[in-house]
Amino acid sequence: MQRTPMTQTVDLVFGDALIIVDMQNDFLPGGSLAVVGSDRIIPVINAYIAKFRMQDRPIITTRDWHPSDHDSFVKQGGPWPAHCIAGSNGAEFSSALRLPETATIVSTGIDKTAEGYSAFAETSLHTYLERAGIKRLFVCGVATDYCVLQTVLDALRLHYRVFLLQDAIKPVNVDPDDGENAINTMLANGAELLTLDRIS
Ligand code: VGL
Ligand code: ZN
Repeated sequence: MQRTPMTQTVDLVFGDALIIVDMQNDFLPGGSLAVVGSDRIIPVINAYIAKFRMQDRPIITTRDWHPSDHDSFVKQGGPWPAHCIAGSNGAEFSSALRLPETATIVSTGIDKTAEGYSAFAETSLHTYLERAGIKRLFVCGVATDYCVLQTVLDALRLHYRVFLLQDAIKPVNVDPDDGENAINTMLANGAELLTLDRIS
């Protein structure tokens, strides 16, 4: 689908936060649930991290953090190969990601039965963001059609303004159009597209 090009530029101000979704080894090439091209967005995410650090804005990183018998795994009758088992190497953040030590980590999918795609599902993220005065979320990471999608939709329901960082997301694409459809769904619900060059 043809989309109107983004023409606005955005200054990072108080109330802005970066949310990096699930940039973990299992979602990278060689991982158990590898997302094609996820390694190629790491330098872009690192550039976003640098911009947010420069302006002293909060950086939040989510991680899929499952028990070894999580209900989403094929063995338990779920759709996915085992991935992001809490404490395993596959659940570690990519070593190429330049996460500051001050980044806030939000773990999802901890309960065996919790789907946990959204960073807001059964976490304290909303409370944390409210206390920090955060109003605008800049969201990147994987996968566009699962955790990014559900995190963005929840954020919009919670009345955050959401910028989807178009140059720093990648889909699983179980069906080939899933990523595109997810982007369209997020836009239809009020998300706005943004790229690195548009942040001053
Ligand atoms: C995810 C599938 C299963 C994601 C997590 O991070 O988008 N996708 N678990
Ligand atoms: Zn998962």
